[in-house]
Amino acid sequence: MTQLVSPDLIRDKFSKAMSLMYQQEVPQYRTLLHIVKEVNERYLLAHPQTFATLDKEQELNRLDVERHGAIRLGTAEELATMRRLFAVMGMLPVSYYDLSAAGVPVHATAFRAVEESSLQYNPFRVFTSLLRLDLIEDAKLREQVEQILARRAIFTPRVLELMATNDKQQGLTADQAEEFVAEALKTFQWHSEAQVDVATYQSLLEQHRLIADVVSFKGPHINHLTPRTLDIDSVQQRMPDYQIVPKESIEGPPRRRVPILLRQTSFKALSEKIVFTDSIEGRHTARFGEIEQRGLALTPQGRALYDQLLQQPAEGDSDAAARFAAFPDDEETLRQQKLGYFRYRLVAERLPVETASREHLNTLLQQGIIEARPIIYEDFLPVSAAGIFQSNLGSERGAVSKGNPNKAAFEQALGRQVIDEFSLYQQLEDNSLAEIFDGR
Ligand code: OOG
Ligand code: NI
Repeated sequence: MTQLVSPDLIRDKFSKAMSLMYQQEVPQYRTLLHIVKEVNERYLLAHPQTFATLDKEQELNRLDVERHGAIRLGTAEELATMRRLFAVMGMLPVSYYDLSAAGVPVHATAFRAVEESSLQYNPFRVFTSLLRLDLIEDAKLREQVEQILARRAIFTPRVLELMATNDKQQGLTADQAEEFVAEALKTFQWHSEAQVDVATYQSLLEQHRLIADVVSFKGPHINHLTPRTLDIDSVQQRMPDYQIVPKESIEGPPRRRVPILLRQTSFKALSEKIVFTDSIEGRHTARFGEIEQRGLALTPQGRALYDQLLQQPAEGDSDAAARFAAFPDDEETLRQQKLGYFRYRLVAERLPVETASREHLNTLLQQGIIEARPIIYEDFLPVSAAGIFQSNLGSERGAVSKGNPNKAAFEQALGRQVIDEFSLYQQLEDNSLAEIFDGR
């Protein structure tokens, strides 16, 4: 019998290989990793209670390996095959993100692990966008784009074979996994040779910088990798010391005592030399680095409050803090008002017989018999994502129309429905309670 390895292992190897590749291709990313490591170490010294004692080792390991990346695809077929490629590594499409409302002609999902143990092992995620050709107004250019994209093959023949093997065997052997990682990585590599001539590139650029980025190259180069920090303000502040120019402001909620959702910032994309098919040299800016700080995953009520506060007009950072004053900022209130998801755990030896059921949860928490810890947000925020896109694409909008979300079209291209993020968090919370009260 063939011995198969776990998809978690393949994802772990892949994310590490990707990080090494990106460190070589974009040296500023290596510097960023260094700053993040230092800031995280300092933070943990000052806040030793950050992780529950029981999980400490796992959490520290997770923090070390944790990152996300992003790619932009051109066709439905590319997206459907990408779904199969990520499935080999246990990464499934979670959530639908519409960025067209912000003038970015893409919609997206995030491929990620969904099981608790898999997330703990390595939560590597890839924000994956699909270009929305329907939002290109110039019909002639749209047709040209379709033709150019139809000609390219972004996956190596060998990785396609290995994907078929994976489907047939329901997994890969260690040797196959190793080859898969090396072959899959090729799809995400940078190509300095464009697949269009300079005139075509210019006309794509005039439509939208993003369209030029997706269409002009042989593959969907990884455009950033993002380590997770425990103190994003510190990292933002330090970047200039290392000659890295950060984006002006941090996306997402303001600094708080209890971090919620996701805060992100990036450094500006590099200007890189490329060669067009007519041998003319040019420059392209696409690849950048980003950092993120993750906090409590919000329930639908919590998220609605976040979205509402985010929409209130504000200028500057102090206003942002004032705007979010209406959002409770201590764990117990957030929990009691059901604004966020929590993981419960029995810390005493056993439950007292007389209060061994769910209706005594609050008492058990007060008595310190059970503890509640925030469940960390694993997903993305469309408004923040649009901010990240824009800071790297330049603020010019180009000639694309504002679109509406079209989840059905996205899922059609993907070949399946996206998973609802809220139900995943709910399940984590429910499982933790079942383990305590139902012995499961
Ligand atoms: C993706 C931008 C979105 C994030 O962290 O929100 C993103 C892109 O620029 O392709 O990665
Ligand atoms: Ni990102």
